[in-house]
Amino acid sequence: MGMTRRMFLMDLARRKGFRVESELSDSVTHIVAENNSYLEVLDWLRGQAVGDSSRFELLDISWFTACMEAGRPVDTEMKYRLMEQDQSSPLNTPESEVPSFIASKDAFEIMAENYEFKENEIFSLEFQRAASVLKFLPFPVTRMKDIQGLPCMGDRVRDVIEEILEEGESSRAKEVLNDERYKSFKQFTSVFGVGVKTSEKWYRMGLRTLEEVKADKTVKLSKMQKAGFLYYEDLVSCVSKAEADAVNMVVKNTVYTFLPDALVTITGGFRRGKNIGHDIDFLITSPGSREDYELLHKIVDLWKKQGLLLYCDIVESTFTKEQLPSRQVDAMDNFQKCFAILKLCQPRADNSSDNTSKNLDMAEDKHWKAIRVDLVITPFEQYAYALLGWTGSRQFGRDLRRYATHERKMILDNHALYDRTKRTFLKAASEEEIFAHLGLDYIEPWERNA
Ligand code: DCT
Ligand code: MG
Repeated sequence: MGMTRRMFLMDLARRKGFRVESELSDSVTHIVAENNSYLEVLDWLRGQAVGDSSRFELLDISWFTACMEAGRPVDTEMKYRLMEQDQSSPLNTPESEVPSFIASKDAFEIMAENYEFKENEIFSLEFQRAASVLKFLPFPVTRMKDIQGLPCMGDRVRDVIEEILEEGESSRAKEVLNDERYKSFKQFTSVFGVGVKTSEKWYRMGLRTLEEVKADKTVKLSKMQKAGFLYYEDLVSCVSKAEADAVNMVVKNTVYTFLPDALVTITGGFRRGKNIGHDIDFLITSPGSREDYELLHKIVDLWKKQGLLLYCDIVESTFTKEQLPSRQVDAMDNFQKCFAILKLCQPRADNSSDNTSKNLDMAEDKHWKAIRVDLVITPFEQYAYALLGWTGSRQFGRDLRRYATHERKMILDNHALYDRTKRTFLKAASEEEIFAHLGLDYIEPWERNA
């Protein structure tokens, strides 16, 4: 299928927690084709030096679409399989490369992302906010009247909604999906360590795809980006809840070896009840004890020894006592932290069961997955603020800070809450206390997904 469509579908599947590879490898179990016959796919496999194609399920795109609708892999029934004699299999012929099912929510996310790539933060936030508002509306929007009185519905947003209501889709979002710059930036930024700045540089150098970047001898990669390319397929496939639970055990066991009374908490999306994420975030603190700047180093040293550490970048704390909270909405905090890639060993498949084990067997030579892990060390007195900040979502955090600033004359960040009227720091031992300081009802983590 066309490049844009393929990228869109791969991204969609990954966001739903499916594991999608861009190239044929030993871990591939299902191959999906569109507008290719069974024989053509076999031919292609031969070209990839695959002798035994029975290792794979060869499927039509309709199987993929069914999976996306169900949110899980559906059975590979006969009707989805590519077969020799069957010339009448349900092959779709898309009119455009871009799928027609871009829902309004997708349209806003695409628009927001495109503005992010253009470093237009204001417009990007506008579409992100609109997407958040619309996602959680308790009713479907069918007429422009439905959005009357809603917050975050500026003119740019209204134009897009109007078009979707009239035409069924957004021509602007579609244009973005076909835009060369957007397509390149989307690819570039999918690599760990590559942001908009690096993407801009590569794009200016005339590079358009990750293959071109890899092939270009003049491109200098940072240590982080090298790891990003090395573990690309693993990192781009989302982390499941089960994987997060497994890593949680590893992290806790390691921390407890050095600090038995430590408090280790999963934060980020998994604390908000999400089933998948792009990384796993941890907060580590210890009641009573003085700050121990060695702990993080001891943890990664042990993982190194155990062969579990694929990459790590430790950032030392830059927090100074009684420092006023940052007014910047998206400021990084000053905790000591570590951005790591961990090697999560996965249990071998049990060969005795049915045909599903056939698929798993093939990944025999690689029974681990590279997983992005963030470890954040916080002083105990700041733990509640760190927990609130690192639980997110990013959008929720931004709104909470704006609320503190504009409605309460307070400054909130991941370290503290400062009351500007009383000129004092407000202590909090729990998230509940922070909400109380702000005069808000407590909001559970799973209600913070906006
Ligand atoms: N955060 C923060 N300061 C940072 C980075 C992140 O306060 N320097 C907050 C914002 C959200 C939360 O931490 C977790 O960040 P992510 O891992 O980027 O997001 P997520 O919600 O966990 O989603 P994902 O599933 O993509 O990991
Ligand atoms: Mg996360």
